Amino acid sequence: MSEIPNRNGAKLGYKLSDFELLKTLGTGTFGRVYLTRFKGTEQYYAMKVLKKAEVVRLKQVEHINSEKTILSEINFPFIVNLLCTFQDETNLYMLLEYVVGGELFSHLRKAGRFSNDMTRFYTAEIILAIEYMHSLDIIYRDLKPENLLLDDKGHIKITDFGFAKKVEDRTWTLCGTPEYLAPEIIQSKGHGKAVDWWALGILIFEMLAGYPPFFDDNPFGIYEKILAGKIVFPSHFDPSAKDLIKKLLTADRTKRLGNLKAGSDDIKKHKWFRGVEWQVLLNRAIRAPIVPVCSHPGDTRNFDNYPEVSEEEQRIVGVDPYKHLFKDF
Ligand code: ISQ
Repeated sequence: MSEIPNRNGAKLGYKLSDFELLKTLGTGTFGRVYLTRFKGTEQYYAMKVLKKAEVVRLKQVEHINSEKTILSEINFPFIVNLLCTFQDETNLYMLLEYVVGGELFSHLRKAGRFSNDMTRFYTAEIILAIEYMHSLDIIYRDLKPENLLLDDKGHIKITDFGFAKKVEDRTWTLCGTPEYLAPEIIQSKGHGKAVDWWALGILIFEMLAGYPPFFDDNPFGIYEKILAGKIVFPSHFDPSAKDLIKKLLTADRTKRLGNLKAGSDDIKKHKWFRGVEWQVLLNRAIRAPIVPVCSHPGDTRNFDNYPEVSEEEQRIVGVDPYKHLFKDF
């Protein structure tokens, strides 16, 4: 096999032994992401390996199947590209493009905080990606610096679609006709596109400040602070950045910027973005503020080190009690 699968390569019969797993790039609850090389080539990819038993135990079957479906429907410059998926008795595998620049999280922690201009650049690329997802009725639901990678030139690649969800457009168009709305539509506080614009407000704050606006040692304390809604802005914030953040961190989602009649246009037209050439940005033609150091395509210097485990040793060959749960994977 000398060619790498294309977007529709899911059923082309690729298998783990076609690849060399070289190094762990990240870990999650039910699996990890490896740098991988397609054997006999110098082509590098990121391989997300998910343990079926863990996915089932943590009731994530729907989420994982939806991650695959959504990622294979998506094609956008600032979103990581899925090349193919396959599975064996033990694991699910997602072959993704390898994004060499590492997590924005690492760059942010290293820098302490980002300047106003840097923050605006990343924010603007992310807005285009969210706008694109929302145009497909996909809500992302997991915006945070750990899920934002930098490519070789320093442009954003959003990764991890484990929480992404396709929402019916109807949910939104029916918003104007309250009499007909089901309680779960009125109450579903986590199921609208507006959650992504809230998260964007948190992200802009964190990039500018170096820490998020609501934090505490335990999750409950964080929830309390979010609900109390008190934001303390560092004095160095640009006043128009502060204005935008306030408008995104509007508790009432019917008044939140991005979620009004004009949608994302209201955000793009905000004064903080004055001078941003959105079409040029979309073409990745604006120079990025951080150009990651990288000396070859399989360079992992921009990723943290993780203790390695042997995937082969953990496989139970011949037994697959979960096959029926991942028919479309
Ligand atoms: C692509 N490149 C590097 C790391 C990654 C982590 C998760 C998903 C895709 C990735």
